[in-house]
Amino acid sequence: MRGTVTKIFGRYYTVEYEGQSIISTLRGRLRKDKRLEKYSEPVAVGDIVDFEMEKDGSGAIELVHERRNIFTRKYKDSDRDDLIAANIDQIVVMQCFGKPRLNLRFVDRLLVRGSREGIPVLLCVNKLDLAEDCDIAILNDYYRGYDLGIMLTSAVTGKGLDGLKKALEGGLSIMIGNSGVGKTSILNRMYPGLDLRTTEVSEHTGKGRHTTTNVEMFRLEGDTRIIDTPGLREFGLMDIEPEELGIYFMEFGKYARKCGFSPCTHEHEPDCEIKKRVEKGKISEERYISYLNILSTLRDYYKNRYR
Ligand SMILES: Nc1nc2c(ncn2[C@@H]2O[C@H](COP(=O)(O)OP(=O)(O)OP(=O)(O)O)[C@@H](O)[C@H]2O)c(=O)[nH]1
Ligand SMILES: [Mg+2]
Ligand SMILES: [Zn+2]
Repeated sequence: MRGTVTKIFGRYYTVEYEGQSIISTLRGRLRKDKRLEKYSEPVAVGDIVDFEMEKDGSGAIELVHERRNIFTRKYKDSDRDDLIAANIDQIVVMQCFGKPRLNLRFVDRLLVRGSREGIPVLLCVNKLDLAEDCDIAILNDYYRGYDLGIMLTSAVTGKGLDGLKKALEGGLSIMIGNSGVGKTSILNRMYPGLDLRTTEVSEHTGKGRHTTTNVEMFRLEGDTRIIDTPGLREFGLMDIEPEELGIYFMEFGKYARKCGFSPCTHEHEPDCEIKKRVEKGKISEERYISYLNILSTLRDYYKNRYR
């Protein structure tokens, strides 16, 4: 029988099969599968698996089907990626107005991660009820020249939720964003039947409280499915070469071809078209600084690796 993994807790895997949730374990030999050994967990939410039904109604996972793509988190001090989900159609990066503070550097890292994986990324900025006009202007200004889909929503007023619902339709999306931005609140408001737990942001630190603790997939309507995640903070990009990074900054795009050097990292090289565009205001300076910031992380990593 073939099903989809929707949740993992310890050694147990929930497999969705014809509308039922079957609690399953892994056959021992799966743990030794070379293909799966690369990651911290052999199975991820979103995996398509073959399983056998045991007499007591539990399942035994026999095989994990080839993955179309994976969403991982990389730890600097580990040689194994942390596998978060598989076979996803879209990444929804969530941020918010108010608290916790808008973190566009975080969004930029995810945009790079998504482009690299070939998974479309949508930016959703929640708590629109708390936004000032200038906040929205700052956001649009930052991504100027980049045809990025930005949705503005509020789980309190319901604004923007029809649009978001449409964007989620018919595929598997994963919600990523730091704790407290309202990932779960948005899901609850769009699909009241879910009734998931949420908690207010701490007055003291302005941070969320990590209310969602598990990666879990929910089937909404028809083929529309969504994965809620705990507030993840760090995404390594260590598999990307420094020279390659510019490719994933979409508004650099075709202009990089006009740089005097090739490859150009748009940092120290003379006659750099990207730097010219930043000076002319065609590319946001803040966004360019975010690029340099990631670039220097990648360089440090390479230095350490080959030392
Ligand atoms: N004003 C306002 N508050 C919101 C909105 N959406 C969520 N909140 C509040 O923000 C807090 C955090 O919401 P959650 O949905 O728990 O956030 P989360 O992103 O799921 O956080 P984690 O599960 O910890 O990763 C709650 O107190 C919500 O009521 C919104 O649109 N406007
Ligand atoms: Mg949550
Ligand atoms: Zn350049």
